[in-house]
Amino acid sequence: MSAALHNDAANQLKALYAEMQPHGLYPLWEVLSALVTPKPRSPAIVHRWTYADARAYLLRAGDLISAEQAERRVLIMENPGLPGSSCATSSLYAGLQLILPGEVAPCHRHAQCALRFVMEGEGAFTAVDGEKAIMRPFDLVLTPGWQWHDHGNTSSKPMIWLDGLDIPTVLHFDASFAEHWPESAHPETVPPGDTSHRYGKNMRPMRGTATDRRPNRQPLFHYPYSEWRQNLDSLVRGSDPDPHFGHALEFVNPADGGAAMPTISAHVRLLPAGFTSRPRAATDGTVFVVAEGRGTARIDGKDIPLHERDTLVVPSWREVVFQAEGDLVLFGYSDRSAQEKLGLFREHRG
Ligand code: 1HN
Repeated sequence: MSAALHNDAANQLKALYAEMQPHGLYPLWEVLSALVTPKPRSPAIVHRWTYADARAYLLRAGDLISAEQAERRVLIMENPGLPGSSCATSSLYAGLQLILPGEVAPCHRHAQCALRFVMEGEGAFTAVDGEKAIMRPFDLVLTPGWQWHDHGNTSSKPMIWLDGLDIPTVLHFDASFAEHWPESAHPETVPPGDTSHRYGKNMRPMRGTATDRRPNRQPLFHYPYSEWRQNLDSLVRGSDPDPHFGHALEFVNPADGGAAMPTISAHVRLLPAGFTSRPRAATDGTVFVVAEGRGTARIDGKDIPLHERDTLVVPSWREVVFQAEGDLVLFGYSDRSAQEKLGLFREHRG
């Protein structure tokens, strides 16, 4: 084809694009390679929030707006690669919530699943369907989709936790519903701890009896630090660390033995002092919180220092090496649960 003819075809294509555009029609061949990539190319970037900095801003917000006024007094941890999105990873949200002594965060429910990972404070509660989970540092508390939840701080100290939600996932499916309870707090339905005894001790209520009082598919919502930390300790005593994870335990939903929630998986891992993990990449972009110790995350040759209560986002398919200075205990949550159901999850272990 001569240059003139080639130019002509190119010009005609451009004219075709312009003519088609108002009809909602576009040429796939111009965008195909960006849509179907040979491997994940997340716009999210690696990012770490140091706890001391975030905490200082959050306490300032605490002087200016009440939990009740705000509905939830939360600083969104937005990924700098996803500006304006309120997303930590492409599918998950992260935020830091403050509730001051005497405050109440009003009762509501929504389609989105949420988890809380307690950063500091002791004795405040999240009530799920009217049952209080009294929260201590590094407890994991779930508010599964469409379960009523309110928070209250009856202690004398500020309480701060990380909220992890599947907001971007629900937005993606255009499936958001939410409603408010008519009062600020749900009436107390059962004493604190009731659910743990029914569903959290490797037993469950007999089906179809009055004992079985929680929603069938998501009964358990409190995974205390005192329990999961002890389990990690037992692993350390009894076995060698996995070369990629260290000593790792996933939180499970006792109703089906699967991930903690339908869209969110959560786990903890302990990397013994001096341990360096083998490199690993996975399709589930992950939000990590340092529960204990110090170390580094090496990603693409760059070392990111990790201190207690820092939050780190590792997007999909970024290879990470963790190094532990002292015993390093990490909490992590990701959309692995959703990806596995959709047949999308992959990992690479180097
Ligand atoms: C929510 O319900 C809570 O219940 C926290 O504490 C953060 C962010 C977006 C949407 C709902 C909570 C939230 C949220």
